[in-house]
Amino acid sequence: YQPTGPSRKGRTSYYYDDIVSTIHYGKRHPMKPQRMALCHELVLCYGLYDRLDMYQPRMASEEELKMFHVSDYVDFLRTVTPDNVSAFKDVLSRFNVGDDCPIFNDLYKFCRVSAGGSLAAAAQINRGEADVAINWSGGLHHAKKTEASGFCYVNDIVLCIMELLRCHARVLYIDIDVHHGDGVQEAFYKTDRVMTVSFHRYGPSGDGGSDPFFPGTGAISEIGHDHGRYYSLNVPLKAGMDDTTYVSLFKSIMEQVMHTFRPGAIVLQCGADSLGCDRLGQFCLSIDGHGQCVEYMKSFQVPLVVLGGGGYTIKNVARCWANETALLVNAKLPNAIPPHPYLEYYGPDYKLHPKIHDQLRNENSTHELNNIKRVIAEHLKFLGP
Ligand code: VJV
Ligand code: CA
Ligand code: ZN
Repeated sequence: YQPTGPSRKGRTSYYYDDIVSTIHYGKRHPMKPQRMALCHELVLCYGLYDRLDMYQPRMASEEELKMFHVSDYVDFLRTVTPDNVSAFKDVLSRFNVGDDCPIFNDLYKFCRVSAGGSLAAAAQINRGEADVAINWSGGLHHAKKTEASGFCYVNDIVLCIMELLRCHARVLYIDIDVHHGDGVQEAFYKTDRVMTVSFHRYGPSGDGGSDPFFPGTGAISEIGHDHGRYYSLNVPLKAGMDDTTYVSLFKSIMEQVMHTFRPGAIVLQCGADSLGCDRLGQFCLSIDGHGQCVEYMKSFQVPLVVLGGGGYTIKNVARCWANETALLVNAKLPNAIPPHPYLEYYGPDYKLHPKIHDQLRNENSTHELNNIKRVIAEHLKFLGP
C-alpha cells in the first residue's frame, strides 16, 4: 500500500527500538510496552516508512539521566534487579517503588531507550534536521527528580525540553494524557522559558474509594511560581469528555497559548488513555478526536516533538499512534488494517477507526467548560503582548 495525499514538505523522524517489545512490568500490571511494538507493526504494514526517517535511538547515558535526576536515584535504577531487590528494601519506599512502579527485568535499559529517543528527537529538532520528531516510547510525565511515580521512572520529557532549551528561548509543553503531567510541571514551575499545559481528569476518582483520580494535582489554580507565574496552565475535567467538547476546548485554549507564548519548539505528550474504553481513563475520545488535537498543533508549523505516554487498551493505543504518525506525514490510511503479524489483535472489525462506544456520560456541563475557558484566558492575559 502506498500512502496518498499531498507530498510532505517537512521532514519527520521516528524513533523506535524493538527492545521495548520484551519489557514486562508484571503479569497483571496495566502498563504494557508491547503496545509500541503493535503500533510499529501498523506503521510498517501501512507503508509509512517511505515518509519517515526511521532511527533506532542511542540509549541515554547515565550522565544524561543525571542532568535532571539526582545521582543516588539513577545509581539505584542502574543497579537494582528483581534478583537483588531485597538488598534495597530500606530505600524502595524512598524511591517510590511498589505496585505502580515495580522492579522488573531490563528496567534501566527501558529507561535509557525511552529517554534516548526523546533526547535524540530534541537534538535533531535543534539541528534543524527534522520539523517533527516522534518517540512513542517516551512521554513518561510523572517521574520526579528523586523518585518514580505512576509507572514512570525517568522523565524523558524533562530531559527532552532541557535539550530544546539549549537552542530555543521558549518551549511549549502540551499533555493530552488523561492524567495530570505533574512531573514536567514541577520541573519547570519557576521558569518563564517553558509553558506547561495539561488537560486531565481531576477530582474524586468515582470508583467508591477515597483516592482522588491519580495523581491528584492539576487544579486550575496551579499557575506556577516566581518567574514561572502564569506559565503553568491546568485544564481539570470530569469524566466523559467526548470529541466535540474536548477538541473545541483544546483548540480554543491552544490558539490563545500559541498567540501569547510564541514558542520556538513544542513538545506534545499524546497519552492515549484519554480515548474511550481505556482500561484506566475516563474520557471518551475517538482516535479521530485525539488525532485532531495533534493535527491542530502541527498546523502552526513550529518544530514539534511528539511523544507517547499512557494508554491501557493496547489495540486502541496502537491504532491511535499509528493514525497520528500518518497524519504527521500527511498520509491518509485506509480504514481496513492490512494483513500483518498482529492483525488478530484488531478483530472482530479489523478497522483502524473502530466505533468506540463507551457508556460514560459527559459529566462536564457547558457552564463548567465555559468557566474553565474564561479562567485560562484571564491567566494568559497576565502574560499579554
Ligand atoms: O492511583 C494510583 C495510586 C494508588 C496506589 C497504588 N495502587 C496500585 C493503585 C492506587 C493510588 N495510581 C495510578 C497510577 C496511574 C499512572 C498513569 C500513568 C500515565 O498514564 O499518566 C503515564 C504513563 C493507578 N491507576 C491504576 C493503577 N494505578 C493500577 C496499578 C496496578 C494495577 C491496577 C491498577 C499495578 C499492578 C497491578 N494492577 C497488578
Ligand atoms: Ca494530561
Ligand atoms: Zn495517563
